[in-house]
Amino acid sequence: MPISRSFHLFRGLTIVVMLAAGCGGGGDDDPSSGVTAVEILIVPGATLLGPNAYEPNPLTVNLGGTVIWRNNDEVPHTVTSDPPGGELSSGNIAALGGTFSRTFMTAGTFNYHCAIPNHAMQGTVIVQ
Ligand SMILES: [Cu+2]
Repeated sequence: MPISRSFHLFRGLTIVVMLAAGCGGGGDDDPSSGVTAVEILIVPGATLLGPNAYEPNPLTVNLGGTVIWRNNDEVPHTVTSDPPGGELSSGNIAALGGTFSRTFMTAGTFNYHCAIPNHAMQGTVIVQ
């Protein structure tokens, strides 16, 4: 049954490849890889949620790490430094899946908020 045999061989190879990737991949949280990316969600209904608008909050990342904000709400929001003019100035992040990313090359505490009028949203990224 040559078809069945080759099918099983293929399945076996797939499993081996997956295992190899799992061993050598170095996940997002591997500090030695130098490629770290962490996601912060802007949660549904974030507009008036204050410190709960961004999740997780606060977020700590390694120096050189990248943070990706993803807007899961139904209206646009921003990620804007406190005070404005600092590290973060996203402009409007589109509703329902828009993203903004920033790589932090300076250690410190970065407070931010949503700059859209009447939105009460605050977050903090700690880079160490
Ligand atoms: Cu907002």
